[in-house]
Amino acid sequence: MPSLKWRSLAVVCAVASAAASVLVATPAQADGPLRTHAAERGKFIGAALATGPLANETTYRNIAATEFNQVTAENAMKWDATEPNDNQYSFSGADQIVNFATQNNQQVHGHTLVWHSQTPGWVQGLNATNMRAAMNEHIATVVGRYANNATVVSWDVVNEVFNEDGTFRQSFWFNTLGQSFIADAFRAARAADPNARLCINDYNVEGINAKSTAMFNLVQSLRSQNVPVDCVGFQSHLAIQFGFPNDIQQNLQRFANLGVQVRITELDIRMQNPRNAQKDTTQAQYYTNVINACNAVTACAGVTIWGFTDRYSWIPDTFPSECCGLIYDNNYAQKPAYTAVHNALDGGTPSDTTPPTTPGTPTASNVT
Ligand code: G2I
Repeated sequence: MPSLKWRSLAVVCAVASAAASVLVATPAQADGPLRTHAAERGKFIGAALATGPLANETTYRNIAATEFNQVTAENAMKWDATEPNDNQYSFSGADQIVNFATQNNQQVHGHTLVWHSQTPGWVQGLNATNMRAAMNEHIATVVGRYANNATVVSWDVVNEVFNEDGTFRQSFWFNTLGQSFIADAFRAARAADPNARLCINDYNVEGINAKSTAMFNLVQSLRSQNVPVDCVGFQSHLAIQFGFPNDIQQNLQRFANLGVQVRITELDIRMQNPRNAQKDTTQAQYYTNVINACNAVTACAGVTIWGFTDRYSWIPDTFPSECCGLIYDNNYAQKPAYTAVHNALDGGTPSDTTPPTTPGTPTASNVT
């Protein structure tokens, strides 16, 4: 608990009782950065970071450093960034993110090793033998680079392998290699870094539905074959015009019961233009619900927000009539969503506003 808040509450109580007046409940103040409250719960609160603003904008850098204890590279660790040509590696962006995180005592989640998107054409055209070799070599090199780096603790090994109906996505990976590429990728990642936590990650799997059930069955099957799947990532690209997945906690828990860690990996909550106060309130409630779900599941390691400021977000590029999915606005002002995340991590506004009684002489407990 933040000492500051309880100190100020104590002052309010003292003044109130001195004046013999009625104590009026005041909302919890957003005291202390998000990371402090997450750490008190043993969870992380993270953000996906982009290399451009990290290099060029002081405000971006300051918020990224002070509010979060976990970082994911939004793009800098993807295949097109790290190995644009066969066996020509480029780690400048990835290293920039990792170095920033190290300086700020943050952990890095590597994103992402095997995905159908942002993978160069030279990979997509390979035959099965060469594609499998390229995949194994890419994983060995990228994961291997950070295997002895204490900042990088986990990886999205495969990303978005399912269709909405729970069948496998007909990606070039699947079409060339069949579903065996998934197990192979995990084994290659484990060989490259035996200590990293290895995750499978997808979107629209937050509630219980055909896609999340397919994910559940796959994870169960892989683990029964000793494929090293340690963790499941729930991206959580939500939108307020769609209902909230109210069974998210139940869904996280069923995965946890398989023995894996779960995490919210790419949280944002978009809305249709224009933004207004009412939509902000709904968005804040969605953020509260997600944080509460992770709080309630012991195996949920934490929540990564997909960015933090609406100034830099994939949403308007992909959904031109939508916006504003993050917790800071375009000018780095905190939105109601920020307060929601803060208060959910902090435990929220205390509902009991009764002033504490003065400690008296302890009475006998009858416990010997
Ligand atoms: O699409 C949202 C996310 C869904 N899950 C996987 C994530 O990796 C994905 O992130 C987004 C990034 O937020 C975007 O920033 O992935 C997109 C690519 O599929 C990223 O967009 C790309 C643009 O398409 C490129 O034109 C651009 O060069 O970002 C690149 C770097 O700014």
